[in-house]
Amino acid sequence: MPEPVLGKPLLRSLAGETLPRPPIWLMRQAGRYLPEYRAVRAKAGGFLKLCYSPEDAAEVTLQPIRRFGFDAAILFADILLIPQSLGQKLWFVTGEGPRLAPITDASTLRNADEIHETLGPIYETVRMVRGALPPEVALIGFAGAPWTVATYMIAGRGTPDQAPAHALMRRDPTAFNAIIDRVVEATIAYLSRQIEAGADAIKLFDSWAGSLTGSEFESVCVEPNRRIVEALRLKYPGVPAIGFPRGVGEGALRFVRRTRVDGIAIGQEMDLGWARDHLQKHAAVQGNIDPQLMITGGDELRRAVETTIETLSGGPHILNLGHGITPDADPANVDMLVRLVKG
Ligand code: 1CP
Repeated sequence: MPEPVLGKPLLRSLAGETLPRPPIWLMRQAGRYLPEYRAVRAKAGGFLKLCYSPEDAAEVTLQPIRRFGFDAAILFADILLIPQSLGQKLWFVTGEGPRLAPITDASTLRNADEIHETLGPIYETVRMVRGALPPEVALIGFAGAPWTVATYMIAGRGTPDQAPAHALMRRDPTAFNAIIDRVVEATIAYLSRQIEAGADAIKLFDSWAGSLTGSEFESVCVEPNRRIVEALRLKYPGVPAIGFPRGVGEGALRFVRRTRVDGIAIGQEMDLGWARDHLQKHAAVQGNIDPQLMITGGDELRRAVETTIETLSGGPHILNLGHGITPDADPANVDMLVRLVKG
């Protein structure tokens, strides 16, 4: 008789188990590549309205679960809702992306305990999704990591290198650190409420970590991630955390050892053999199919999935992309990916 399967596959992987096949979900799995997402977004009247409408946000969170049968859902929201809840002006320019009224002074922001007024609908989305998900599907809550969020707060938008945030860090470290500290506190408060509303695991997106070097990587990426993971573990032992210090290369080892995340997401540029040899004994490794393959599919996708699974099959592995799925991805290729993994 086979062993009865207990627990959600994603959580088992994050607890360090090596499973017969990796659980699968995709970064940005709800999004513009899905016609059913575009329909709800149009009806909601814009991206931010969608984020703050619990019914619509729950619906788009569930769409990829219904269509593809992923092992995890990720809350539909955005990392920039934290600056907005701290009082910073946020809007989205169609076809371009987010814009914020840039800040350099944390004293212009609200306190961390004042964010819930704005973020209440997000917690309601978590409750609704939790109630609607099949029992074996995990729900991931998330936030941006402080450095990544701060880069948008200071620059007011995504730039090729987030230079304005680097400039403030050097010119006025006290002002810069005050922003980081406020985001750390707000993120702990935000993720605590997500967990209380039903998130099974949390993920911190540090998409701009790769632009930090040396002691800045330590103080601005590793340390703030560590503070958040530690605070949440004390309050909610057993709720795992996934880190994503994107583009940090071998800095990922220092990141997992210091932050003690349960899972480490790796980008497509990371060598799988290195991840297996160095990261997998400390954390479940999540990744790292090239999102480009969701556009092109075919034999190249098949081979990438085989190699990834083969290389990481000796330890805890969560199959995912190396970064977010893009709007021009073909849902048929996502379907093929899920079938290749789930058999
Ligand atoms: O037009 C649309 O419909 C909006 C596109 C979109 C979507 C679907 C944005 C704008 N955000 C999101 C949702 C989102 N963002 C999720 C939802 C859950 C899921 O994965 O399905 C998540 C986890 C994020 C996280 C996020 N937002 C990150 C970190 C991850 C990453 O991609 O590196 C970042 C950097 C953002 C900021 C942001 N929000 C949206 C855009 C286009 C951007 C990037 C802006 C830039 O750098 O210029």
